[in-house]
Amino acid sequence: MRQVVLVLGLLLAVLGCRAVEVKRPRGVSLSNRSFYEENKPFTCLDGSRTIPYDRVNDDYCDCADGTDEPGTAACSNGKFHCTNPGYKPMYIPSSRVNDGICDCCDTTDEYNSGAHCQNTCREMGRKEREELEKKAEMAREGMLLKQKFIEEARKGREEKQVRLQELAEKRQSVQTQVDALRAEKEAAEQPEKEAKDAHKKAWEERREAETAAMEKKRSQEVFTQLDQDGDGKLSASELLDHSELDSDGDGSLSDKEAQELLGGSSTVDVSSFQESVWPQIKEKFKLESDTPPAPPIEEGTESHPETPPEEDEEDDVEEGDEEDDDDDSDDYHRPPPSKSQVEDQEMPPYDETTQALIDAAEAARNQYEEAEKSLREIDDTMRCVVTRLLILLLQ
Ligand SMILES: [Ca+2]
Ligand SMILES: [Ca+2]
Ligand SMILES: [Ca+2]
Ligand SMILES: [Ca+2]
Repeated sequence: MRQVVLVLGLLLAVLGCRAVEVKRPRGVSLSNRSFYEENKPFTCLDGSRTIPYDRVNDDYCDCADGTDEPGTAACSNGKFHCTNPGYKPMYIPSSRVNDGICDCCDTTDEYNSGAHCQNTCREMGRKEREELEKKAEMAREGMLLKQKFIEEARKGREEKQVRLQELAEKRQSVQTQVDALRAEKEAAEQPEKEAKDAHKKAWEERREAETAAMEKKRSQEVFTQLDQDGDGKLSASELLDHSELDSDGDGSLSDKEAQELLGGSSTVDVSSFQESVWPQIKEKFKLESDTPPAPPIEEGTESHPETPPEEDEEDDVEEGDEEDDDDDSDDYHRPPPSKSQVEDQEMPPYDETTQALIDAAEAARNQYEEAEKSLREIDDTMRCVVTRLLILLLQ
């Protein structure tokens, strides 16, 4: 590119030099030369009149368009042509001919003014060529850069497309894997659920049976203690100490109230008690032996600062944990665990077979989740690649 410009520049310079050599009147351009034929009548270029050749450039304006005085300042509308070899030719108004100011770089406008003009055409031409070269170079670099960008974008698009293709294939295979692992997981979870449900059901049945047995034991114990005369029957009078069973809110249990509790009978045997009396009174009922134990005696302290009352009072102390011995009977004096204590019991660990099924299902779940995670990661990556590809396509 640079070489081409240089060659063209040189060629122009050479042409310019030659143009100066072509004989023609002063101030006439090369293209107008043919209108000024030496020693032949001259016709003004607007065709308005024809004059003898010696009136061309005779410093007197003859043509209305000023064309007979291309090399003098005689016509106010005349134009002087500078050839400016080495630079570019130009016209200046005739009024600037010999006005003492250098207008043409080849100095030809000041041929008779005494002004000392320097020919600066070559220098100006050189500068202009340099400017042009610089611009050409910048344009070339710009074009190369643009091509580079285009190429990079094309490569980027291709890479993204290839990547997308790869990801799509990988996704397909992972999806197949996920489907298979889901089926395996579901197959493993079915027996797991059945075994776990069976385990839970057995435990609940056991717990219910235990609760019922405890309830029965507790009512038996209560009956034995209430039957103060040991005749195997509970009478209304044997209940009277139990003011906590008061139903009308006067703080004591009357004969009538006691009898109502026994369902109107004067006495009940143990099975009637368990069946119809105990369910009514069990929430309120307190045994003397149910009182909570005394707190441990602190060292060096004689007294029991907060010893709970020995006798039954208004306190609700159904769930005492331990107590002092006051009876030499069997363990009936010890309150059995309450229903809620039984219910709070934790389910026993799974048996080996159930645990093996749980472990197998857990392993299948983990494998499935792992594969699913891979699938989600591939989807995320694909979304990113598609976004970048779209950006490249929009550039
Ligand atoms: Ca003239
Ligand atoms: Ca001048
Ligand atoms: Ca009795
Ligand atoms: Ca009462």
